[in-house]
Amino acid sequence: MSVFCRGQAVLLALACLGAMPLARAELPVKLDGSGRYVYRQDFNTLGAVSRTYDWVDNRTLPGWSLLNFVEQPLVTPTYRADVGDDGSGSFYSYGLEGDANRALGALGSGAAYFGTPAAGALAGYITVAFRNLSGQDLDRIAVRFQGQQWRQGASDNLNTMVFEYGVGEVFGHVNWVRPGKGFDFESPSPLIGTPEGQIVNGRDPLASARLGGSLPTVWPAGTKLWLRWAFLNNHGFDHGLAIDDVEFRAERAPR
Ligand SMILES: [Ca+2]
Ligand SMILES: [Ca+2]
Repeated sequence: MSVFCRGQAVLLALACLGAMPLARAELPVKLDGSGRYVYRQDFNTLGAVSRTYDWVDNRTLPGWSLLNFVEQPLVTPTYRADVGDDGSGSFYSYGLEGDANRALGALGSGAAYFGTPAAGALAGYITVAFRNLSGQDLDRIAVRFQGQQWRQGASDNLNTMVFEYGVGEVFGHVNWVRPGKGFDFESPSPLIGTPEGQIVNGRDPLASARLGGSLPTVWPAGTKLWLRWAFLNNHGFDHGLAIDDVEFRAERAPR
């Protein structure tokens, strides 16, 4: 903290804190002139060259965090950029080599990266949080996103990326709702016949799906709403699954 910030007044101290990096920085939601909030995330600021990158919750992508299966930040906070030929357990920035169009995903495993989850158990979560600063309860909420498969694991099982949402201050104390069909992404590879242990182009229409829709909930003013995508350490070799082009909308239904 600078000499200037070692000040006396509380307000001054708060101003100085405001200038420091925010440990928790959920996305602030205020309505525009037409009474709507629209957020879009294309993940295209993520790394695009096949290697490991540092990840910082709420900073690499403001509002976004990567958690392990015990709902804690990663012990080794990194992600890998890859085209889908890497079978290691990790969160991934998936895309063609060097291509700026990225998708954020994961390939589950029982290795240390996710904290050695058991086979068939949760590996980790991708999550994003929003704070309702509109001054009113919002009750017309919708999320849309692409589900994509970028790698076919050597076990051609069905792997499912589960979407859930909920309101709560702390990730571990949210009453999560799973809308299920139309929101969960089921790996298409058993249907498209990719050779096992191979790259899949996740933007191929056969390997992707448009998912999401309305979330029937009331989002009280001042509270925090979370979206999360859960990844398992599936039995055997996991597929690489990802999300892209996330759109989140919130407004108040006409009275
Ligand atoms: Ca993208
Ligand atoms: Ca596995």
